[in-house]
Amino acid sequence: MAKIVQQYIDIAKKRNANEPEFLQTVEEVLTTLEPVLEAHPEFVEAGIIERLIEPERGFTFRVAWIDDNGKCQVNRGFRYQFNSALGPYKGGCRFHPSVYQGIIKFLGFEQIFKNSLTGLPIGGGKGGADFDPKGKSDNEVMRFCQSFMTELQKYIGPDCDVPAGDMGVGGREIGYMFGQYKRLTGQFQGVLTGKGVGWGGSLARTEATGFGLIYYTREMLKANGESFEGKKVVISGSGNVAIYACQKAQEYGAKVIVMSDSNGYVIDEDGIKLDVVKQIKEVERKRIKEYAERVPGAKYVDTPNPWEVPCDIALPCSTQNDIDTAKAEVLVKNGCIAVGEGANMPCTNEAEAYFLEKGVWVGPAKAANAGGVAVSQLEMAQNSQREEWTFEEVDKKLDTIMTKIFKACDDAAKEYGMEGNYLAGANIAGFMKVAKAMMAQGVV
Ligand code: NDP
Ligand code: 2IT
Repeated sequence: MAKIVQQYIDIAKKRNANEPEFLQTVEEVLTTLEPVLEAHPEFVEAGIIERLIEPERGFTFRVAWIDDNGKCQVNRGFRYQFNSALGPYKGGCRFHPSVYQGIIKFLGFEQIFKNSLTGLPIGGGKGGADFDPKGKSDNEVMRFCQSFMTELQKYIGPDCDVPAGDMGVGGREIGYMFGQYKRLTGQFQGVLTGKGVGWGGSLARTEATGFGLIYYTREMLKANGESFEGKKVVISGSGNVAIYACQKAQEYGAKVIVMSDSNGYVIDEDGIKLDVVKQIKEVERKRIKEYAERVPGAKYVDTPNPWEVPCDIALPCSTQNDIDTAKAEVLVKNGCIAVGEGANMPCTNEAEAYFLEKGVWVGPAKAANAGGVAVSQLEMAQNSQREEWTFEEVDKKLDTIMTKIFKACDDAAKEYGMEGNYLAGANIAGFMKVAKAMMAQGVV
């Protein structure tokens, strides 16, 4: 079976030669699926893997907009509709200068398995643009979002493809995109999630990815006789996922001592004051460095490597390949017992293997950060029913979903003789549901 998996990886390499991030996730997923393909030759026969690694379709488009100096700017926009076996394409949009098709495809591929793990009827997709919202005025962001949506609206719809936020895309951007969609189509529809509360958004969507990460990590710790109580936690990032992961970890009695951004990190041995972080990041859109200027005793370190600070639990919540083997070695040496992946693919494949070898429990991204998309689907359900659920209702459903996802990962790993390998468990459990649906729907 290793041979056939290698053949699939070679096909992916040939077709996507200049997309290392996409190839990284394909390699990671396929190698863990070896025993499943062994047990289910019908999947090999039906070409399930060849079909999974090829997106159903993808769009690339020009996004032209006028900046505040009256100058025309041009960016490149993307939407990859990866797999619709389980439902309409669902996944966020990322606005970041590093975006190119390899990033959108890695995210879209991961989204298939993540969405499957939620147990909800959603397929996998992802979009974005190489636009950098940093330093742009609200009006520039609005004009960009309007131009982006003018093209994107041709391909999306509430029963077809429902985008949402990701890095660089939060409530402000979703609002501008929703307004433009409505202007162009005349339809007030649940075509985007992460909308504002009061005009179709779900309560608890803002908190969902961060809270969900902590619910998943809580279950993983519990299964191994541990908890958040009294643990030192380091978080990378200080965006949407990082902030609400910090909040829930603190509620569970953990001491979060570090948060970061792409310039550096702050360390506060007394525990991060989250109201200060929220003011700097959510309200003022400034750098994390400001924290050290506002909180006595806190220190700013001018390198974006928070993993050099000793901790019990690491929560990477910034970007892909944040933790390589060298950083993993430092974390292990400093006594880290668990990693909860809030970001997508925050560890290199080698770092994942190293953690596994050293007995560090890893909550893999596609399972541990599935809370965001899960609550997005709950937003879709509320939109369809013309209803609004309370914060407590949504949060309770989120907790139940994350608890079930952990159990599915744990059970699948055990079934295939890989107890404690939650990454393999997540890939297998996510894959099985999609593969069965693809089999039932014929060769399409
Ligand atoms: P935000 O844009 O709100 O925050 C991103 C954070 O990551 C910022 O603090 C940013 O710092 C930091 N960051 C970005 N690039 C780098 C880098 N190269 N090195 C160090 N830090 C960096 O995004 P989100 O919080 O929404 O997303 C964070 C991660 O979580 C992403 O991987 C995303 O795909 C994933 N995710 C998000 C979900 C959601 O619902 N939002 C759902 C599931 C996963 P700076 O300001 O300097 O750029
Ligand atoms: O990576 C992700 O799961 C997200 N960015 C959230 C997707 C969504 O549709 O809410």
